[in-house]
Formats: sequence, structure tokens, C-alpha cells
Amino acid sequence: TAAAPRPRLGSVQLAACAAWTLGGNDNGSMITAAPRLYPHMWSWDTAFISIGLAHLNVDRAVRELETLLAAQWRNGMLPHIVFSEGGGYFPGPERWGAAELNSDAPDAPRTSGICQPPVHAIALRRIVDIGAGAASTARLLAEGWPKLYRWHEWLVRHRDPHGTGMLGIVHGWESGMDNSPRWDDPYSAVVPGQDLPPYVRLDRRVASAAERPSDLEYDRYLWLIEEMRKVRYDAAQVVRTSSFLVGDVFVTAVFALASEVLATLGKESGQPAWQVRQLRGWAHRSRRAVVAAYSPQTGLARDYDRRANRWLTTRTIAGFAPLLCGGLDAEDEAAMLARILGPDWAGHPDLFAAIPPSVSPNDPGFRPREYWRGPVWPVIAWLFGWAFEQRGWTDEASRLRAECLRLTGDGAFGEYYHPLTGEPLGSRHQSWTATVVLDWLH
Ligand code: 9WN
Repeated sequence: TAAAPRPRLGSVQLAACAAWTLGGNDNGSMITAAPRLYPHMWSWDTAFISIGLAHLNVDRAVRELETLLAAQWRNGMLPHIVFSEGGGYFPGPERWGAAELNSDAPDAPRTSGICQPPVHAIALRRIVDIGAGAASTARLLAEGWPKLYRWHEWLVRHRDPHGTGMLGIVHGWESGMDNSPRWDDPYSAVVPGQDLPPYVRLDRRVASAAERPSDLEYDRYLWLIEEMRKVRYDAAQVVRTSSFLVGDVFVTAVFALASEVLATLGKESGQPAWQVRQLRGWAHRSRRAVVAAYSPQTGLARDYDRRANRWLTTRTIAGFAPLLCGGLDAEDEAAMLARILGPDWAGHPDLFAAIPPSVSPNDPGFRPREYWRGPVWPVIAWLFGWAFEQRGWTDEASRLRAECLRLTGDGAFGEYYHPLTGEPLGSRHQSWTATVVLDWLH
């Protein structure tokens, strides 16, 4: 797998390409996650998309985040998909049936019935900083902050009902890392019933089968939706009945980080002090849960399978979650930082660019083309880079940024990349890849 020579654009051309990509994905009411594979709005994609947009047009960035927030469920959940009028994606709004089954779901726009990692407060921070002084950012802060507070509150109430600090997910899609090997064990206990309604996958019309999840994986994804439909997406019942329930260490770390960020934004903008304090308390508790999930044996943090009552020791990029939110003691943290940069991960000698892939090339389960089982995801690198900067690891952050720009410098904006050759994979013109590139260029 020798790296093929790839064109590299200058930074002005690359920024222009990114802007062109976002413009092309704008359907008039939203910027879709990707032109053909994902013709709708995805929750965490939109958070990242709005960051890049803020560099081009801050009012447009604000509008994008507002469009997502307008689809918030009445109970506080931010849905993982906000559907546009067009079709072209399966499962679409009819298969989810969220509005028909649950009165908390909005009738318009249509949405899915699950959520995604809570990175939105980080986007709010970035937009407020980039667009300081603009009337639209002041509006977003005033009106968006209480919505994000309710979103975090929903997560605590429904995904950590016992106050452990670790947030649960009820579907691999909620992790954002759909078919990561992290979920192989818990998914093996998800047995699709005979009454799984038939369906036709649309994703493989766009991306090659070798780069997408398998049919068995899809049956399980769809079966979990059937289970949720049976309890009408009632959040408390979903957690009781879903055959997939996992404490997700990465989502928990994102939540801890984002709660801290939201608290600071709230303090700066005069939000109620008790809510700011509560957010800091949630952040503290979740940070402790992430630290408690750390395994000295693997040097990584673990997920917890709540159905099987056991830790999951799969080694993936998510195991570096403590680097996002902090909390480890200084020695363990230094070792973890060295590990993510070292020869098993970003420093692996065969990598095209020194960016940590989703699974280590040294892992027997490493599959360099297959979605969350090996490829590099620029957006994940952006998140770690941003956290590194917050933590004061500025050299590491700028090296990561330079390597990411090298990987994405051909302007293809792949959804993910082959870690050894740098080939773009999955969808091309993926909005969140274009947008993190824009942020790196500034
Ligand atoms: C299911 C949109 C989304 C991302 C996820 C990524 C992928 C969807 C899919 O695409 O998931 O939600 O159909 O494969 O895994 O992280 O938000 O870009």
C-alpha cells in the first residue's frame, strides 16, 4: 500500500474549495452533511459545520446552529438527524416515525429518535469567539445557551439516571462511531427479531461496500429502532428496554468538556448562577467517571456494557477520552499523551500523516478502509487538537493541525481517509471535513 502522489492545493485554493463544498451542500434550508450519502442535517456534524462557516459568514453559522436547535425535542433532546424535505437516506423519517409516536418530537421538521455526542457548546464557544461583537452571535448566545443547558440536562436525566457520571447510549449511532469495534460485543447480544420490517440500504449506492458497515450490522441498527418504536421513544423506557445500553466513555468526556465550556459561556453572559454551578458539577462528575474508566493495563479508558455488566477493553481512539476532558493524574496523563503520539498511534511509521487513526495499525482488528475500524477521521483529529490547545499542549496541537492539512490538502474532503495511503474514503465533499479544514487554515 505505497502512498500514491496526491495533488496539494495552496491554502487560499484549499479554503476556496472548502467554501465551495459547503455552498454546494447548502440546500437552501440547511447545509447537509454530504451531498449524496447524507442529504440531511446531522447533530454533531452541524456543530462542526457551523464552526467553519463562522470563518466565512458568521450570520450563516449562527443560522445553521439555530436550525438544529429549532428541532430540539420538547423534552430537551437534540435529535441526531433533522430531515430535509428531500429523501435519499435510509432510515428516513417514515421508518423512524418519531413525530407519530412521541409528542415531544417536533412535527416539522421531521427528526430521528436518538441523539449524538454533545459537542455543540464547543461550537457555540468558537462562533462567539470568531464573531465577537456581531448581533447574531449575541442572539445565539442569549437564545441558544438555555437550549443547550436543557440538552445537557436531558442527557443527565435520561442517560445517567443513577448519577454515576458515565452517560449511556442506546444505539451505536449515538456514539457517532457507528461500527467501531468498541460495539462488537454489545451488538453481538442484539438479535434482530423475525418482525424486523424489510428495508433497502441506500448508503452503498454512494460509498463502496468495503468502506461501509455490513448487512448484519445494519440489521442490528434497524432492530434497535424497532425496539425504540415499541416504547414510542419514551426516554426512560428506552433505557430500560433497549438490548444495547453502553456507558460511552468518549461521549462522557465530550459531555464533561462541553459542560465546562457551557458553564464558562453562561458565566460570561450572565446566565443564572445556579445553572452555571450545576453544569460545573456535571462536568466534574463525568470527568471522574472517565478517570474511573481508565485501565492501567491498556493505558486507555474503557466503555462499560450495562447489559452484560462488564468493561469493554477494545482499543480504539475513544480510549484517549481523558485527554479531552482532563482529570487523570499527571503521570498517567503524560503517558497517555505520549501514547497517542507514539508508534502505536499517530507516530506509527507507516502512516501517510501523523494523525491517530480510529484503530491502531498494530491492532489485529485494524481495517484501513472500513469506516470506524481503522480510517482516520479529520473531525476527530480536530476535536483532539482543540482539546490539546485548551490543555496548553500547543506544540502538539499545531503539529496535529499541520499533519491534518497535509492529509486533506487535495481538497477532496473525504468523510474519512486511508491511514496508510491518505486516500479519501466514504463520501467526498463531506461538510464537516471541509469545515474543520477552514478552521485549521485560520
Ligand atoms: C448514521 C453524518 C454521520 C456522522 C456519523 C457517521 C455517519 C450515519 C450513517 O454519518 O453515521 O448516523 O448513516 O452512517 O458515523 O458520525 O454524524 O456524517
